Parts: sequence; C-alpha cells; structure tokens
Amino acid sequence: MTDPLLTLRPWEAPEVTSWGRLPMNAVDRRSGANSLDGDWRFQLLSAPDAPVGGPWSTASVPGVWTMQTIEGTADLPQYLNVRMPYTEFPPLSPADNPTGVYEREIDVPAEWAGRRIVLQVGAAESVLLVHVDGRPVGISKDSHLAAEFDLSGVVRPGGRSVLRLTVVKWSDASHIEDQDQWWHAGITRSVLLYATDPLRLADVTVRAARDGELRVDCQVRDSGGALPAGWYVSGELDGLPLGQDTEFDLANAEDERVSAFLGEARLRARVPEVRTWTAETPELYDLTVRLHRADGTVTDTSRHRVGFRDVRIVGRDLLVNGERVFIRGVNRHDFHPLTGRTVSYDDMRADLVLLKRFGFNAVRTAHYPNDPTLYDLADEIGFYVVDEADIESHDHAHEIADDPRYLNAFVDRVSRMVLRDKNHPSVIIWSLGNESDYGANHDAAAGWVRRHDPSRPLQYEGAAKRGWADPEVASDIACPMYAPLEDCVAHALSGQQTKPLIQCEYSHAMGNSNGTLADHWAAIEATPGLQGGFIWEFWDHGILQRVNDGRPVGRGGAGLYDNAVAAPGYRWAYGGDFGEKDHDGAFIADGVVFPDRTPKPVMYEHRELSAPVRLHGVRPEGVTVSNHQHFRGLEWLAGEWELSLAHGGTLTASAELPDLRPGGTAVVPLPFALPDDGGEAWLTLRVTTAQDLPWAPRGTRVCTPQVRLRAPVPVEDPVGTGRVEIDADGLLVHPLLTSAPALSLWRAPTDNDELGGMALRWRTWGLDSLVRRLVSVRQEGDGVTVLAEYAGTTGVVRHRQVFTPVEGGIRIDEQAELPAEFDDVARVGSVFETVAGLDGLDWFGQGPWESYPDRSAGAPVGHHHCQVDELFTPYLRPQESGGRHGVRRFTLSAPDATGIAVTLDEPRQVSVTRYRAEDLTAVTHHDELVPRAGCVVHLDAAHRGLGTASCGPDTFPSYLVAPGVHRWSWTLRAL
Ligand code: IPT
Repeated sequence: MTDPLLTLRPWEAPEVTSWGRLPMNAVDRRSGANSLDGDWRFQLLSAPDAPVGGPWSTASVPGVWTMQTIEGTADLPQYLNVRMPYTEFPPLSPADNPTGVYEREIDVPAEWAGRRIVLQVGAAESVLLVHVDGRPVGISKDSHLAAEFDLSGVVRPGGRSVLRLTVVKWSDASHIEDQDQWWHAGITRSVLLYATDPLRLADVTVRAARDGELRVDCQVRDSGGALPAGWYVSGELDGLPLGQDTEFDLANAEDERVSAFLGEARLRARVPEVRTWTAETPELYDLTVRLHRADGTVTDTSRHRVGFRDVRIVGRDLLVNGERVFIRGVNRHDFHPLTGRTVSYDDMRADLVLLKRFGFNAVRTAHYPNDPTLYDLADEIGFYVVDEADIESHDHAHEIADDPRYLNAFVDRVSRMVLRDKNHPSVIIWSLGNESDYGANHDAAAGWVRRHDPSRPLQYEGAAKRGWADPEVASDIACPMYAPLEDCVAHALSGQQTKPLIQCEYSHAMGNSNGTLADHWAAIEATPGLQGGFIWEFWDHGILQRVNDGRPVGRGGAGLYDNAVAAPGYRWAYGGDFGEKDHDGAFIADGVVFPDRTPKPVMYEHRELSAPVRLHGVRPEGVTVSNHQHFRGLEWLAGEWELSLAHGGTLTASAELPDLRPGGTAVVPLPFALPDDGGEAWLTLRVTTAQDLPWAPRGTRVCTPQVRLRAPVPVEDPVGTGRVEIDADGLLVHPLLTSAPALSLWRAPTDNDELGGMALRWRTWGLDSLVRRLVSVRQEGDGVTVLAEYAGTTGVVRHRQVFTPVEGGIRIDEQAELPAEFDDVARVGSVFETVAGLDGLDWFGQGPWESYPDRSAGAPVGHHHCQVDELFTPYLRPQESGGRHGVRRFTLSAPDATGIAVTLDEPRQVSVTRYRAEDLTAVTHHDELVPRAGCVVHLDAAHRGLGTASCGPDTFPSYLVAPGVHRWSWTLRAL
C-alpha cells in the first residue's frame, strides 16, 4: 500500500510545514509524562522512499545518528558554514538522502482510557514522519521545536502499539536551517507520551509587569469540540489567589457564555511589594493555574514560574525595569563533543553557570530555539535571552526571503517559538533568525509577532542592516554583526540613532582571539546609545574523535579528555576530519570555551570587563570603589585586599565592601602603608561571592579590580666583572641556553592572522624563514657588540646586540631596525631556548592566564607561578599561544633551584613554551605536537595585538608593530 506521507514527498514541499501536528502552546507537559527515551530499533535508508526492510540495529533516543556507531550506518558529521552540502537549489534535496527509521513498541497505560493521549517529539532534524501501527499520524518540520500529535484515536489504552518515527535528513527545510555548525541528523531531544483530560488547558499566557500586575490568559479546549457548561479556571501565585478578570467578563455581558463558549478565561492579580525579575535579581514566583468542571473537579493544571519585569525601548535605549542595562552576551549553540546536538539538563546548567561566573548576563540562542530547559534555567539563574527562530537560509538567502513557497515556514517557525516561550521572563527580545537576507517572508513573520506579543522588542540583523535607524524595517534593535567599533560609536554620536545598538555578533572567538574586547567595552560604557552585544560564540565545536578510525567517540567518551586536552589516541575534530570533501575547517572552533567547556583565556578577560565592583584613581584619602551593577548593592560580595610589591611579596588584608547603590561610589582608605623601597606597587581587590548562590558556591571569584599605587623607578644594573662569551657566529654562549638569543619577527599565525591575510604577507616577506648574517663582533672592555642582518625575501632587518657583564650575569641591549616595507609584523623581540629541566616559571607581571597586548585587561599584575606546561593554551588548531603580557621579570628553574632569571627593562610580552613557532605552524591538530625538552622563550619588544580578523575587525592601529627602530634591554642571570 502506498504511504500517503511518502506520496506527498514532504521533504521537497516547503508549503508543507506540518500535517496532523497540534498547535504549539506554553503548557509544560514534561513532568508526569512517560519518557520514550532509550534504545530504539533503527535502520538507515539511502532515501526517504527507499524500502524499509533491512536488518534493524539500535540507536539511542535522543541522539543524532551521525554521532553513534550503529551497524550499517556510515553517515558522519559534516561541517560547512555558509555553503550547503549539496548543489540542489531550494526546495530540492539530493537523491542520496539518509533517512533514519526509528521504531519501538509503546505500552499505553490502561488508566489512560477516556483520556487524550499525546506524543511529543522534542526535536528531529529535518523532517519527521510519524506512523503508529503503520498508520500515518503526522508530519513536522522545524528541527528545534517540539512536535505533538494526538494519538487518542490511534492507540488503545492497555494495549501495545508500534511507533515509527522516520527522520529525513535533507529537505526543503534544510535550506532554511543552514546554520554555521555541524550537519547532523536524527532525534535530538526527548520523546514523551502523556495523557490529559479531554477538557484541558490548551494554552496559558502570562504577563507579569514590573509594577506587580499579573495577567493570565487561558485557552481551554475539549476534545469533543463544544465545551461543557460551567467550566472555570482558578489560580494562585505563591499562595495568593488570583481573581477573575472582571473587565473581561463585563465586555461579554450580553451573553455571559461568550468567553466560556470560546474557551477563554482570564485571571488577574496585583502583587503588593513585588520582587522584580532582572538578570541580576532573578526573583521568581510560582504560578499554578487549574481548570475545573462545573462541579469543581480539576481536569488540568499548569505550573509556571513567573518573573515580574518590563522590557521597553524608550528613545534609543533598551530598558529592563526602566534601566538601560548593558547586554554582556554570548551566542550559544546546542553542542556537546560526545553527542553532537543533544544536551542534557546538566549540560545546559553547566553552560549557564559558567557564563554567569564569567560575567555574562545574556544569551542569544544562535540560531534556533533551544531546549525548553535552557529557558527555565535562564529564568532561574538570571540571563537576558534573545530567542531566535530556526531560520537561516544563508546559501540561498536571497531566493528564499521572498519565495512565497517558504512564507508559511517563516511565519510557522517564528510563531511557534513565540507561542512556546512567551512566558519566560528571561526572553526579552525575539529574533526572526539569522543570515537570511531580508524579504517579505520576514515582514510577514514580524507582523505576526508584533500583533501577538507587543510586550517585547523584535530584532533581525538582516533587516537592521538596511538602515540601523530605519523605522520601516523588521527590527526594533540595531543589531549588526562584526561592525567596526568606530562605526558603532559614530552612529551613536550622529544624532541619527533611533534604536538601541546591540551587536548580535561581535568579537569572534576563533583560536587565540578576542583582541580589543576591552576597547569595545570602554566605548560601550562611555557612549550613550551603545548597549553591548553577543560574543561569537560560546563553544569550540570540536567533536571527540578516535584518531585510528576517524569515528566520533560518542556517548562513551566521558573521561577521555581533561582540561581542554583529549587523551592520547583521540583528538578534537573540526571540519574536514570526517573525510568531508567540502568543509570549512577550524572555523567551527570559534568559542570562548574548549569542547570540554574549559574556559579559554578570553573568559578571564570578560570576567574582569564585566566586574560589578571597580577601583579607580588613588588619592591620599584612599581609593575609589564603585558599583557597576544596574539593580543591586554589593551585599552579595566579599572582598580581600592584596598588595603586590615588585621588591617584596604579596600582602593581604580583609576588605569591607562599602554599602553602594547601583552606580554609587565611595572612597575607601588604603588598607596598606607602602614600604619605602620605591618599587612598583599594585593594589588588588579580590572579589568573591559572600554566600552560596544557585550558580556559585560561596567564595567563587567574581572579579579582581586593580589599581597601580606606585610606578616603577628604573634602576641601573650594578656593573659586573664576568666575561661574555660569544661564538664564531656572534652568538652568546651560555651553559643554560641551548639556542642563543636571536631576533624573531614571526609567530605561529593565529586563526586571525591566517584568515585576516596577515600571515600570507608575513610569509611573502619571508619573516618565517629569516636568514641571519653576521656583520661584525666588537669587543669593548668586558662587553661585546654584535651586529647582524636578518634577510627576508623583500627586506633586511639590522639587528644589534650589546652584551655587558653585570653583577651575576649579562645585560643585553638590543636594537632592531625594520625596513619600511615590513610595516605590520607579528613581533619584534628575542627568542632563545633553554636546557631541559627548567620546568617552573615564576614571574612578576600580568597573569596568571594567557594575555596579549589587546587582551590583557583581565590579567592583574602580581607575583605568579606555574609549571611551564601549564602556560600553553591548547587551541584546537595549534597557533601562537601561551603569551603573558606586561612581564617585568621571571625565573625559570629546576626543582633543585638552578635555572635562569631574566629582568626586562619594562613590562614586555613574554612566552615560555615547549614549541618553536615552526613546530606550531607545521601541524593541524594539538595531538600532533611533540613537546621539546627545553623551553622556547620569547621576549618581545613589541607584539602585535590579536584582533578578531578571522571574522570581523582586525586589531586597532595602536596594537600594530610598526617598522623603524625597536629597542629593548634585558638581563640574564643564572640562579
Ligand atoms: C556569522 C554567522 O551568523 C554565524 O553563524 C557564524 O557563522 C559567524 O558569522 C562566524 O563564525 S555569518 C558571517 C559570514 C559574517
């Protein structure tokens, strides 16, 4: 018999968004439902209309089949950003179209007799076909929202049925789900079966305002069609009973059955002295709504957590509860290195907890609605959410935006998201999707949202880019991506700005990146009209892969990675690692956390930039402390003062944080008297949580603001008596160095250097393979001056080293003269290598984590110590990493305390690793690196900023390394 679901060929029919699917609503049916998660029978067909009949194997639900080792299944993940993985134009799909058939028995409880029985499939990509006992039940598209089907007439209470879910990988819908992530396929969220009374709450809409006014609109339905007489709803909020909306009843006074007849009921309350919800103060109330029959029996109950808050745009400001809040956001995909796209409650919670601990207060659900749990957690932990519809037609954006065949899909996807998520206080903005050009289909969806939910602004980058201030376009926010900071500031200063400017994506976190984040935040905080943005992105989407057979490890891989590093024999796969012909390489590794959620160094930078407490100018009376929050005081924080002395150690003293309202400042007396040694001194306030919070135990670090109390006074090295030994090539001979200090202008290109075109220029100039030629060696007293030339392919750098004996060692004064054509190089400095065994590093400077000239605001000055191997950051594609900014001096020592001490003339960029730049450049994955026994040490007179040129603006001119003369001095002593 032909299957009508297949006859329709719904995978090539964009007009068909669903068939037999129930309307979306905000009544949460997860608790009390029967889970159908677990092992299902599975077979993978080569096409949706291929016959089912092969041998069954087993697949986990939820789970994408591309991440599971299933017998007879060879469909693996593929990473492509913009390009579709096939050439067929929308709405067509390739003939080779993997289709997963999932099947299992369902036992329907006998006590469900007379009840309405519903199947919920949490998410399936990209087309879902549902059959029960061979009968067609429904179709759904929209890969990141649940689909529900009424099985009441199909299954028998007390009986057993066969449920088949057929999931087609490629479809017309794939063309509007062309997001920058791995392509997978399967059932990605839980499958449930539940029963309700035929008379039920079909939807509940909650509006809770900042002034304590609560409005609850209920929609009631009965399976029989006409509603039974006398039904009513009741509700309570934290024990406070809700009243019927009298105005609503009055409006229908001529026929008091009208509202009941339509299945509408409204409840109202005004909460006195309401505790309002914000991301800083996520106060929630418990709402219970009950539906009753005329005799009072309860037929249905719906529970909600309610946050009272307002979101409004006034002028060009986005206001939450009347305050112009800063949006410190991140773009977050659903990702897991073992499951691909299926994320658990614990995963989602861990994501948000980590973000909260690092100062983020906002998430854009890039680029599709997330699991409902994420919004529950955002309500509870406190995040502002830009909820984004599952629409990205990137590769065919222009054709699809106005294609009437896709009109229904656009409105369907946006409206279903809004219907599901409208009651979450965390959701403050709706987004129409991502990178899909701008057309009539967007306006249609925008029209629907604006009518249905006027309580929230709407944004869409594709519309906003038609004109940041254009009132006609479907975006209430100017939400560009990767806009140059100067353009944002200019717009805010132009007098033409009409909408809040919040970048939907900025500061691309690919590899060693996020340079100039501090400059962005300085401008945002100083410029009315700028309100923040969303960093791209949270995750490095590296998939844990077995190197020998190239398979994803899958669910069993927990424990095969630690602290960002995969165990031997495994690696973090990125585009191309699964044998994909077409792929976009490491562009998928562009997050602020590694695939195992280990924070990258940028997280520490972000934490400091979002510090709720800051220190300012030091005066004789004390230091100014300020509260940089919007809604609360400092009572949830505890502090400890720390004094870091260049000529001494570190002193600590307990700190009493002042009682400050948001925006308030106070001058606090200096907790320490400065010693009389004239040395550099820094005051740090170590701020931690004062009590256990849902997202952080007491004592969790929140920020470490710092001010300099005293600048360093330059001191002359006492003259020494030793000799300087120079070999025939004019190179320093030193018992602890295996490679003498030489000039370096090269770094292993970062992703920004590569994709921004800098690395290509450097290679063209020959900076990666400079040829050194000794010019002269001149002995003067005990000192030696060595002149050398370093020739690239297009220019020559003159380099001078003056070696002078000083007490206990040698001072090296260096000068490099870069020709005009080397007008933007990676670094100018010295590189040398040490003997093996010097594995401990102590330094006075910025730290403890990695920092670079344009990403150093989060690394306070102080005395730091770690093992050399801990300095290196294992970016998925090896590149320059492990640098420390603002280093004044350091020692590299063996356990027996032998080693070297280096003192720099001024704070410099230093790196100590096991790898030469060429070692890092030669490999494509971290697991291929072979550490050297000794240390490779770089001391840089100048080091280029990191910028974000892999997708967006490069670093600022002030962080470039210019041609001309560079001078630096350092002393080298044996310990
Ligand atoms: C932009 C996308 O919106 C995002 O999904 C991601 O691809 C990001 O860039 C880069 O990683 S689109 C880009 C072409 C500007």
